[in-house]
Amino acid sequence: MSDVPKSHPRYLSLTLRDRIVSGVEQGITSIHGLIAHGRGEAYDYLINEATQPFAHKAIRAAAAMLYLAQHPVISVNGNVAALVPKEIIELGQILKAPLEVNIFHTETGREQKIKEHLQKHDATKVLMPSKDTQLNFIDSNRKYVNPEGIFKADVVFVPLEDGDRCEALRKMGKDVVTIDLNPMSRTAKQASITIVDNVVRALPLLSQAIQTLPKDTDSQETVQQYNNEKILKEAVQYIRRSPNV
Ligand code: PTJ
Repeated sequence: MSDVPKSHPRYLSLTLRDRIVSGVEQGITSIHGLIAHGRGEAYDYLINEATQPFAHKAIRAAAAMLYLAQHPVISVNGNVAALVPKEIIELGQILKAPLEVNIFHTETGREQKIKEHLQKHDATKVLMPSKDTQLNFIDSNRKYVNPEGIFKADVVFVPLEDGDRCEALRKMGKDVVTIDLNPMSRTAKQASITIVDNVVRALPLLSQAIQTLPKDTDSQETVQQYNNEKILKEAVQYIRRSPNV
């Protein structure tokens, strides 16, 4: 880890870089994950590195959708494992949902390393992809899934992802909740609910929202009234008028 003084104006951002670099060094994160992280940083800058109203609205709907799910599953890739291991495990515990390792770049042994990394952080249920169970409509390594996990899921939580699988999951009739800093990405557009925010800020807020779902509101209605296209438009509009531009 680099020695970033807490007084540095970019302390938080530099700490996150350290986590991703450490993920690569430990063999958890793909080297391509560094590029994805850089792209995320650029979008984060444009949303003022803060959770904006469009993200809060999506978090409320995502909490309701995940709460209502019969069989929710949380997909974990190399960036998520490096950035937010504790937070993703906590979400799994709150939802009583399994974590499932699913990666795009197929470095040997990386899936197992991600599993062990999550277990080191006290994850109890980590499912692994199976070569015998495949999603339709997708050719990459992401097609391999666990028969008791993503294959069976009605709602899949896929933070920080490339677009192919999101589209395949939707075609298979599943709902997808994602967190993606880029409101124009294919994942953002294909998902049922897109939280345009940094996974580091959004995950704790999502867990909190599930735990404090208002008893007097109908979660079903919250989900039905949610319009992802409208939320993405709000995010793009915010970026166009960004105070950082
Ligand atoms: O571990 P693997 O092999 O599954 O690979 C994971 C990555 C992320 C490398 C892979 O899925 C990939 O290449 O993704 P993309 O196509 O670069 O898309 C990642 C998306 O996540 C982009 O739209 C980024 O803007 C966004 N992003 C990056 N960092 C964050 C983020 N969104 C939320 N929080 C972040 N910290």
